[in-house]
Amino acid sequence: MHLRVAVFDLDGVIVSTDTFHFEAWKRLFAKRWGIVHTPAAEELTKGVARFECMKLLARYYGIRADEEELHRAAEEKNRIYQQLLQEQLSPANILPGIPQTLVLLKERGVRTALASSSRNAPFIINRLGLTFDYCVDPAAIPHGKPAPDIYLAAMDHFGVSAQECVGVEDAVSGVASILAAGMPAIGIGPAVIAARADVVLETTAQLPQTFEELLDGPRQLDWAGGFCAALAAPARLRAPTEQRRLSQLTGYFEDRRAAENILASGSDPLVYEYHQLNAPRDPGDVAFGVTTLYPGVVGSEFYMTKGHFHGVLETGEVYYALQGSGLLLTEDRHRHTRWLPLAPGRAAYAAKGFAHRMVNTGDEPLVCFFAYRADAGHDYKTIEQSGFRKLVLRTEGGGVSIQDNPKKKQEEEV
Ligand code: PAN
Ligand code: ZN
Repeated sequence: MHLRVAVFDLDGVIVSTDTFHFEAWKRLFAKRWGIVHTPAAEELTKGVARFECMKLLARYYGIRADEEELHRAAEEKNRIYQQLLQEQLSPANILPGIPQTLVLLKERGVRTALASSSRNAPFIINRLGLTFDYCVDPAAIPHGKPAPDIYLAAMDHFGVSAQECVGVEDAVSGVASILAAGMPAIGIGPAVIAARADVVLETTAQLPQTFEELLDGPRQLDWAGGFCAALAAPARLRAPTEQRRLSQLTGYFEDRRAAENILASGSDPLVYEYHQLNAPRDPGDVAFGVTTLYPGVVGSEFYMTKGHFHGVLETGEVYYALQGSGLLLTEDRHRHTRWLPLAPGRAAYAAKGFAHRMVNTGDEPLVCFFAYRADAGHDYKTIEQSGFRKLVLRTEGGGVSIQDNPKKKQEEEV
């Protein structure tokens, strides 16, 4: 991706105003109702709009008050909050990694924008001594998060496409807003795990490295300490994948002429791609990644991967299907051949000593996670020369037929 604009949420991403909100509620409840506001009650208010918080807390503490009184109380809370910001907000409240991130983006020519729904945002930024190239005015935004409006406004301001931006949020509705705008999303904290952000970080302290990787490609993964990497398809923030086009695979298909005809017509379709994390070549490590095999046929043979034996022959591999349907064709050096169905929720195990190849028999991409011993290595030659014992073909009626490979048969009879 070519990153040109980074758009940030404010609260929970740039700055933590948690302590100010807590203190403001505490003072409000003490003054109005003589109640001691607790951290447990405060937990209930995370990510909830002000008046909703008011109603929720009133119920929690068993306060009997009509709507009007609650509105007045909510306004008073906001006044206390603003006053606390005035008196106490300082650069010490900036979250870790943020100053470094902003310096890095400036150095690298990436523009920055703030997409906060809070009307206090300009004051806060000013007080913290931070500058952004653009601050979206929430008053001018018709629909709040999770609608995409605020992120689209930032994008329009710079005249860039969604793919040239990235958004950063710490709440589910914020991540939804970024994704609805078509931008890749970086989510911060455990709350966003389920929100399908492209990258999820534990803390903002990881932002400088994440942006460096977006700009320069991934760093060495922490194989000794553990790491979390984005593999999902399509993962728009991941490292480049290995791609296999038809022109690299003509010799693998039974009907070579059909393959050449497709290429002669001027197209060279992408048959499959895989993204693999290169683990250190140590038997104790596990190499893993995701393969996406597209739907299609060459002649009547379904799209498939090259297939291979492992260099260390006696090593198995597990495939777990995430999307689509097809099979894992396996065979050993003796006479054992098996095909294992692949469909979401099924794991196929290619046993040690067995060559393996994915075949897509469906009409959508077949996406599989795979994992194997990191030092196994690959022997492609055997399959390249004589193929698998079985061919997986589409019948005239659109069904699937598994037949003997005539080439291999002759060879084995010799
Ligand atoms: C997989 C395969 C991947 C691509 O990672 O390498 O699906 O298939 P080919 O390697 O046959 O082109 C695997 O089985 N690794 O060992
Ligand atoms: Zn393998």
